[in-house]
Amino acid sequence: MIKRQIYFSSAIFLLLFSCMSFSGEPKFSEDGRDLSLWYTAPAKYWESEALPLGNGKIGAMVFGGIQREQYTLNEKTLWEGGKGENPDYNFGNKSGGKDQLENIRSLVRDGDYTKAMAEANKHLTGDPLGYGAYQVLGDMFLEFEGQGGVSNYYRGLDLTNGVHTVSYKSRGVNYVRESFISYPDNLMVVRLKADRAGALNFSLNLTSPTQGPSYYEGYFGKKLPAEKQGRKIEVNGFHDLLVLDGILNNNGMKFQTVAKILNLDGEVSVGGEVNSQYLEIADSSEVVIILTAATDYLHQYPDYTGRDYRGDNSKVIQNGVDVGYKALLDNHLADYEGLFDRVDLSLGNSEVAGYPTDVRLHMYQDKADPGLDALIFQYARYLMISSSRAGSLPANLQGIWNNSTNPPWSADYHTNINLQMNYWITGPGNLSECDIPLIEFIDELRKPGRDTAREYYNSGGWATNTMVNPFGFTAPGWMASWGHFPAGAAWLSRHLYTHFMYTQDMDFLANTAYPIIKEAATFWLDYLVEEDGKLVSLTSYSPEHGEFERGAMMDHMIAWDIFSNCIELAKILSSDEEFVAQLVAARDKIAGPFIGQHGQLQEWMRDIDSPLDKHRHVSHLYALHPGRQISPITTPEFADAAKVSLEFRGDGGTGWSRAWKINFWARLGDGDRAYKLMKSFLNPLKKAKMNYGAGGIYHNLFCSHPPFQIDGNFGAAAGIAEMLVQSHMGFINLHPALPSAWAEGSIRGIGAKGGFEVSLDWRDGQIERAEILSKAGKQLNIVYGDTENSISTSAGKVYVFDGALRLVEIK
Ligand code: FUC
Repeated sequence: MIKRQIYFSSAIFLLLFSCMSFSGEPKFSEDGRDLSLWYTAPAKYWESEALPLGNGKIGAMVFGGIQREQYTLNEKTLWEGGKGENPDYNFGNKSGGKDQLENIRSLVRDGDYTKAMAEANKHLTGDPLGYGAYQVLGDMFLEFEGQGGVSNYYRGLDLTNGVHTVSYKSRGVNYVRESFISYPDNLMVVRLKADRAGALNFSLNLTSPTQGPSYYEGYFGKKLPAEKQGRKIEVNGFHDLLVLDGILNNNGMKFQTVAKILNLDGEVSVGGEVNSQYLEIADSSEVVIILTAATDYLHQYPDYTGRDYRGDNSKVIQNGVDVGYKALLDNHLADYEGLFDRVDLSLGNSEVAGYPTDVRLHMYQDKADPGLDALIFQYARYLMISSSRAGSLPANLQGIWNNSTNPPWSADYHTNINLQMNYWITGPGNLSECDIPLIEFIDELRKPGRDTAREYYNSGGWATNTMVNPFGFTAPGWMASWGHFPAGAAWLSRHLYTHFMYTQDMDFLANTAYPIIKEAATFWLDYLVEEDGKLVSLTSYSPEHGEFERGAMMDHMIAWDIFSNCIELAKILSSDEEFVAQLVAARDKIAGPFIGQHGQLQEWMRDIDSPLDKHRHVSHLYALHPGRQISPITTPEFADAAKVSLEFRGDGGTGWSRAWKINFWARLGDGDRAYKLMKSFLNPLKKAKMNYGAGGIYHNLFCSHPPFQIDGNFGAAAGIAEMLVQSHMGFINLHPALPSAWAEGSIRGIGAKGGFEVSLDWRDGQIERAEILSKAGKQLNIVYGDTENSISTSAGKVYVFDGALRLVEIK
């Protein structure tokens, strides 16, 4: 209560000051439904404190500084590597692997696992030269004059509109700075305001850690000659464009960042030396900056280059000028809110609502805070909207945000859990459009992936391994002990299946999803080996764990899954009968799953699991989640065995590992246990070094592996959805795993497979009303506890049920 009063005074200040601010006061709601991340001091650390903005193409982390504001910038395609680095780059593929495959298989069959791994290291690994890494674009700095004696400081990110606000009072002047990144106009827009005339005096600078100078340009004209530096320049003639043209030393990738003063009521001039110029803004009370960036990367196999990035930037800036601030904001809000507002989630009141986000995070372990749970869910949806939009690459290990030229794991696309986990939230989060970059990425990977399947595994179809990059790297990694995982492609292809299940888009199914899935299934038809009437993956490796084996169960579960998905989709398309018959026969022969000596679900065909093993990967539970081969309803014994395995693994691990475990427990129908994992996931961390066992969450609510890795944000949000609604078994299961901490609540617009949107209201843990929108007119099968109902639906109608699942209204 005392805390709330302290913050209340700052709320009043902000309320008064909000007449200057389009986004209004930050949401200091008392009911725990606060949809802002907010803090009372500027960020010191990029990773754990700065706040993210993005539109899928451009990203920024905002620090909220007083003397110096920093926007660390990203352009999602700025990557080292590819043919520019290695002219012989062949997507990592080396030849000759397939000739050694039988030998390695024999070694595994003979139990000589060490030698098998050693041989695989020699022959079943990829070429690292040209793999590359995601690069930070640079920073935009604003250096302010005349700041001091600061009070009423606030910085926050409002998830309801995607706007970041910094406000404070300094030497009697109130300052507000609002920033957003618009998808429709591809611009970052920053508006600065002061409530005293002429109080805004600052420099604007662009920097880059890579090769390339910053220089001033007349509006799409030539560089300003040295002798004209420092002169006052005319704003309306657009002589106020700061450009950073760069080129990566590693591969010659070209990029350009452009910042422009869109409006100001003071003066702008140019400062600095030739090729390291900056803009100086003086005597203003309101300034609007626009910024865009692009590279010459083109998402097109085999060269991945050739975009007219400078031409595109010119068009974007010209459009920004033509459109003007008000319409830029309106366009952003229409686009952003159009996606974000589809889902509303309330999980009950929070006593601690009204505290800053970091304070709440530290109280979470001792005090239930359903408002923070809901915030975590909505933040993941915000991060998805900000990091995965049509027209660029999918969200990588860090979404779009990276401040390094050497980021952890290259900030790439790992496909033995991480990239897939990123996209678990799109369906339930009602954001299927955000799948588009992933779908296009998968489609393009298929081309080099066919070579990988043939050259290493002597198989048809397509394969990817542990990780991929934007230049079509599909080969195994360069060390067998982590790099071998040909199931990456089939696992990725599952996302095409789920995209269809949520959208029911038949055109997408026939022309995009099915052909890719069929090829992924073809790989497994070829690669599995028949032994004693059973099909076995040989050689196989449970992600980053154990030996090269005969029958790592994850391979078998992924093969079962891709076969099942392909069969189901072929039936919907009424096509490929012969192929379907082949898949059905093969699926029936896949070995396992097996229950081992401790009652556990076996990770390998050999019964060698250790009850003490805390490894972060829980690959052998794929069949439980994201798969559907195991469930407490259809296969209770296997579900019990999965429980035993989960107990062995414990509740710790990396951030993403904890997030996955929320999903597992939700699928097992144990809401309180899933909620316990939420607590483990929300382990508060200030800053942390690389660690495989100490995952948690930073003050900016970024998931910590550690270090920062975004998969856990998306994975935990998907877990929250799994606790409320599941739809992977051919019916919609309401409250399959509701934790007692969420006894009161409501949801609106959660996506469900079959093309449905689910809305629920509940009290004392009991659903009082369920409204289900049918978007595709499919049969609706719903289950709530022991009650079920099944009705045929018409597209566009809403079906309203009471707590006993009686249909009470059709709207
Ligand atoms: C997987 C995990 C690691 C890390 C990396 C990016 O390989 O085993 O923990 O998340 O991806």
